[in-house]
This record gives sequence, C-alpha cells and structure tokens, in this order.
Amino acid sequence: MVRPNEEVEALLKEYADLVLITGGDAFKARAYEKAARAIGGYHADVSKLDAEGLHEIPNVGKSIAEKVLQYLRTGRMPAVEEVRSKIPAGVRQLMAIPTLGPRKAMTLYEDLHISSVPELLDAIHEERLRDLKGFGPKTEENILHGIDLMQAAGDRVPINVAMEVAEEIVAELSALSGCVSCAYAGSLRRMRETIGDVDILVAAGRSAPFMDAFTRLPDTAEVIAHGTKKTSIRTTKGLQIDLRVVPPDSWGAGLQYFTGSKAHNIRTREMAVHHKLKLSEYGLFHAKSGKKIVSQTEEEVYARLGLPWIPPTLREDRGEVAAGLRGELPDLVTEADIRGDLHTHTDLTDGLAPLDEMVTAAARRGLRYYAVTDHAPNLYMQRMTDEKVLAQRERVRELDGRHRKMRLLHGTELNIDPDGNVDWPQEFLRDFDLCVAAVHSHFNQGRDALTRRLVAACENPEVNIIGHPTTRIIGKRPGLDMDLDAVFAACARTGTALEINAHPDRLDLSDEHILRAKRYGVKFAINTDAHAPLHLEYLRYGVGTAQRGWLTTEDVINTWPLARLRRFLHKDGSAGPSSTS
Ligand code: DGT
Ligand code: CA
Ligand code: CA
Repeated sequence: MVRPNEEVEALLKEYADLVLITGGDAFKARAYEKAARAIGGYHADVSKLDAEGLHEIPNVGKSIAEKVLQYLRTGRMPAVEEVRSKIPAGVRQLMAIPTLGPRKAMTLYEDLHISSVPELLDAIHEERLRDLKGFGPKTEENILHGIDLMQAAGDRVPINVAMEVAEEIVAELSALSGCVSCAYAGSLRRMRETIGDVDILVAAGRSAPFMDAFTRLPDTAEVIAHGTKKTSIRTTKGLQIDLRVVPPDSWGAGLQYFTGSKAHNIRTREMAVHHKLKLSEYGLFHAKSGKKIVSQTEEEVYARLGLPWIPPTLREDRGEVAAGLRGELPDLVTEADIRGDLHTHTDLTDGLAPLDEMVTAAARRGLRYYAVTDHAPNLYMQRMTDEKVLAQRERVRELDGRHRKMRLLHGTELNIDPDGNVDWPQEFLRDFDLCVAAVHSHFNQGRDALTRRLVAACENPEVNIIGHPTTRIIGKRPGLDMDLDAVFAACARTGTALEINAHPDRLDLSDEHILRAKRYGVKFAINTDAHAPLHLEYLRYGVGTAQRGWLTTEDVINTWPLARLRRFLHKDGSAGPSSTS
C-alpha cells in the first residue's frame, strides 16, 4: 500500500547505507542517496515509467535506472540483497541509532562483536568503548542520547505513514456491501504527530464480512486477534491496525469512544455521571434504568452532556471540555482557510523540481499566493549566488500573472549563524518580498547562546518568519535547548511569525509549543517547506498540528488576504487585527 516511489526510495537509501557501512565508495553512496530522494519526491508514479522516463528524474543515471527497472519488473534488487547478506541484522539495528552512523556501527561490530542495542548499552556502561579509535566520552554521551530518542519514539510511526494506510483501508471497507459508515479514529483522527496503532471503526449490521476482508488485505502480515467485535492485524511494515465493528445505531458513541484520547474520555464520562448518565462505546444511557438516550451521532452525545461537538484535534484534556461548557471553543483554522505557502524550494538549491513545476502544482491546489524561498549563500553546499537569486526573481516575476488566481512572492530561506546574523546585507534583503530565517547547524551552542541567537534573528527587521524554529526531527534529533519563552516574547514584540513546518518528520513548532507561543500573542505561518510538488500535500499535517495548538485564522498569517499579509511583512506593526481587507 506504500507508493512505489517510496518503496524504491527506501531501497536505494538502504543501498547507500550498506555501501558506506561495507567501506564502499562514498561518492557512489551519495549518488544513490540523491537518486533515492529524487525518486521519493518525484511527481509521477515510477512503476509506470520506462527507462527513458526514469532518466528524466534528476540524479537518476543509467545504472540506477536499470536497478529500479529490474526491481519494478521482478520485485527484487539483487545488488541490495548482495550487500545485505554481508551485514549481520544486528548491525542494521545499530545503524538505526540516530547519532551513531554506519561506519561507527561497523566498527562496534568488527572490533567488539556488538550486534544489538542491549549489548551496546552494556559495553558503554562497562566503558569498553573507551579503547576504540574515534570513540570518546562525548561519543558515548551522544550514543546514549540517540538510544533514548529511538526508544522514546518506540514503535510509533510518523503520521503520514499511518494516514496512507488508514485511508486505503477505509476506502476498501467502505466499498463492501452492508457498510453504513467507516472512518479512522484514535490518535490519527486527533492528528497526533506520531501514531501507535491505527484504529478503524465500521458501522454495520453484521461484523463478520468486515473482519474477514480485513484479515485478507494484501498488506496483512499477521492476524493478532480475530473476533466479532475487534480484529487486529499487523501490516508487512510492522504497523498494528485495530478494526472494530459496531451496530449502525451506535456509530456516534463508538466514534466518540474510540477517538479518545483516554484523558478526554475520562472527562466526558465524568460529565455523564454528573448528569446521572452512563457513557460507553454503545451509547449514552440512564444510569438507573439503563435505558438508551442517544448514540447515533457524536453531536447528539456531546449535546446531551451539555457540550458543543468538540473537534477531535482538541480532545486531549487541555481545557476543551471547560471551554465547551463556556461556549468558548476556538473556531479552528482548516486546510480550506490556507491561502498560501510561504516556505518552498526549487531545484535552484536543494529542491527536486524546477520553479515552473512547483508553481503549477501550487496553483492546482488552489492557493492564492505562493512564495519561492530557496536557500541563501551561507549554506555554501547549496551554491546560491547573488546572480542566481536575482535571475530567479526575474523568472518569478515573469511567471507571476500566468496563473490567474495565484500571486507569486519571491523570498529566501536565510541561515541564522551562531551569532544570530543572516546571509546578505540588509539592502539586499529589503528587495525580497519576504525572508524566512532558520537554524541549520551549530545546534549545541548552549542555552543562553541559542536564545540570544534566535532573539537576534527576530530583531532583524528583514526577517519575517522563523523556519522550523526548534529544528527537531521527530525520533531523530531533539529540539534546540533554548529559552522558548524569551524567543516567543521576541517574536510577539517584533512582529516575527513562527513557522509550523508541515513536514511530518518535523511538525515544528509542535502542538504544545504553539499553545505556549500563542499566549504571547505570536503569529504563525503553516508552511510545507516543499522540496517537490508531492510535499505540498503535507499541508494537512501542519494544519492538524495548528488545530492541536488551538489556532484560528486570526493567528495564522497565511490565511490572511494578501494585502493584510503584505502589511505584516513590513514588520512595522501596521497589520493590526482589524485590517482584514
Ligand atoms: P496511540 O494508538 O498510542 O497513538 O493512541 P490512541 O489514542 O489511538 O490509543 P489507543 O489505540 O490505545 O485507543 C484508541 C482510543 O480508544 C483511545 O484514544 C481511547 C479509547 N480507549 C482505548 N482504551 C480505553 C480505555 O481503557 N478506556 C477509555 N476510556 N478509552 C479507551
Ligand atoms: Ca491508536
Ligand atoms: Ca488501538
């Protein structure tokens, strides 16, 4: 059920890692890694391409195209299998530790015969790594931290991975005869950033046909439990999926119950008790007589508890029940409210698609404005120059007007250096329509220095948006250790927006940080940071995260009409709340 592009991407990426770990050619590894990224982000389905079509993908040369074709024809890539067989499974487990890397993993295996995480932990505690070349106390600390991160992520998967699987299963089950309703519930419906297991709910008179079909889905690797009320499977990728079937009359109560969260459900059950009622997955009942009162829709269940319908993204027991009782639930921002994307790339730097393809894809999604913000020169591996960016600006101005309903903005993503300075002189920056600024290196400066660095960027009159503010990568890299409150206060004071980066590996700011920043009066921009047309679809995860942070359109600058947005980008305080023209 995973898109062929992603399958191929994962295989080529694995090949690159394996080449590195077996001491192969680093150039070759890099070439495969680039090709992997390019295929993952390519707009067309690779399984529908011939050799010629594959060649048109950036960074895909002849020998890579051949391997891909072979895989698509036979389901196997012998080159990968060959290197795989040279490496013990335990070493692959070590490589998965985010702070370790393939070479060090191989050293641990060859020199100390370590081939699992528990063995590695023992070796660190017994200080056996100290004698290895290239391993110091700092390395040990990093490895321990990496293991922590990996274990904290546990077996949870990124939201987009769970979403793709869930939407396909919902489509399959909805097509069966007798299906009255079908939806995903649980943490996925609440749009949590990672998902433990997927919960699917069906309303139908008879459960057996659904349970049977579910266990026979093509991606089912293992049936964990097969019953009449609940069936659980594990997919070939290791993700658990629970299916529950309830009678059509219980749909609303079932959906409310299985959406959770547990903490929210405890609140709603307390409300029920308070009204001398009993709430279960089958309905809301009189406590004494056991007579059913309502169960068909979530709205009815909430209404009978004295509450408005509460959006799933708010159901985390963060005050939503009290706010509902007061009639003060926020009117949450939705995907349809988003008028523009303010952080995107092209192949002029590390994007995978040319400018016109990105612009066409954005227009097709119905955006009203779209900012091109390629990297600036200080990230020197991106090879940006003044000439290139000015030539791009001309192309952007030419393309602007080609799409009747969408305006183009020309911006850049600046690099915030360790002192809080950014690329280019101020006069040069002034000619961009907007500037995103972000941290890309020197993550471990220490709390005070990092705080000063971010505050200095906010105080720069040309910086409009702080991109992926904490720089975390979910399950791989922790967020910057800084005084967030000082940064939030600086954003509010200077009229600098904080990004909610919609990429499912980032979702940065996170829901909890958004809630905290909002209290300072900070404004936000929900951006995809797209490096390929496909990434524009990640917007939904950014919006879900914003909803979990209780944001409304008033808080999110890229829901505003362009005229109001432009006033905000002047950073002179002229974008007051009443100016909504
Ligand atoms: P996850 O799977 O870890 O990402 O998080 P959830 O929220 O999807 O949790 P899960 O799959 O264990 O259960 C789905 C929902 O079902 C949960 O949000 C609330 C409901 N639920 C499950 N077990 C219980 C329970 O023991 N008591 C109550 N009140 N609700 C439960
Ligand atoms: Ca779940
Ligand atoms: Ca579950």
